[in-house]
Amino acid sequence: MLKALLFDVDGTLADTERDGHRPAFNAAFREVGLDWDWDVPLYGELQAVTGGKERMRYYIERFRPDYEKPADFDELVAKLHQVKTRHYTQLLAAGGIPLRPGVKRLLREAREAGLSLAVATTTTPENVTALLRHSLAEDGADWFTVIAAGDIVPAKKPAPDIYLWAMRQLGLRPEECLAFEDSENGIRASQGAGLKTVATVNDYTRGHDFSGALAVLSDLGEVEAPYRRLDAAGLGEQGYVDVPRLRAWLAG
Ligand code: XBP
Ligand code: MG
Repeated sequence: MLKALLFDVDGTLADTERDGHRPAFNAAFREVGLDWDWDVPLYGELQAVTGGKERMRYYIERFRPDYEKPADFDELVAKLHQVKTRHYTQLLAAGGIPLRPGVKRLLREAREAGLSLAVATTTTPENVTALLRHSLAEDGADWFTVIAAGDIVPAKKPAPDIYLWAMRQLGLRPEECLAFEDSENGIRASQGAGLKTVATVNDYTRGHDFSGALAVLSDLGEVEAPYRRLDAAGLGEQGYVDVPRLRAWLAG
């Protein structure tokens, strides 16, 4: 029986990667006097690694072998991440980034149907609450029973740990939940935790491997603007994701 929906954040609830995290990283680099600049295609490659601190380290290893790390490099990374989080939350507060199609409607309908909602993300807790407040509703964070975010588990996605942690907090088993993801690292994490998963794609993740997903969709869809289904099992099907449809997919 379906009791809870667990949502990834970046790329799933909103297109925050290209228009939120990326410019916030660049603003942080400028603020501390670094000449690093992540353009849209490069940021796509950097998403191979989840977590902002981990992503900055990966950038240095992979793309800036010339960069000489200072003795306090670990502190610099921690500081850059704090500055980046400040820029990111300011960006959300200053007009926000809209939720993806169907997200707000499904969250509302799920609550009305008595389902619990949870977040399972690698981003920082402040970033999640800022998005929910500015893009969902003033009390958006309160819609969620559990917000599992950031460094709460040491092993980030594709490790399943964040989903396992969220389910422990909910007191539920994987069979009672469904996950929503937009990326290969994300679905590896959710499926690794035993969760059936609905994938919605975006420009960064369209080509990812979503094998085993319950359905792969352009987005969650609205009555007036239906999703397009992209996986072989339902290719071309149109509709919108609501609770009865989720129950039917889960029952197989
Ligand atoms: C997205 C991520 C994060 C963000 C940056 O996670 O991989 O690293 O890009 O966040 P998800 P921080 O899709 O699981 O929400 O800089 O706060 O780490
Ligand atoms: Mg994501």
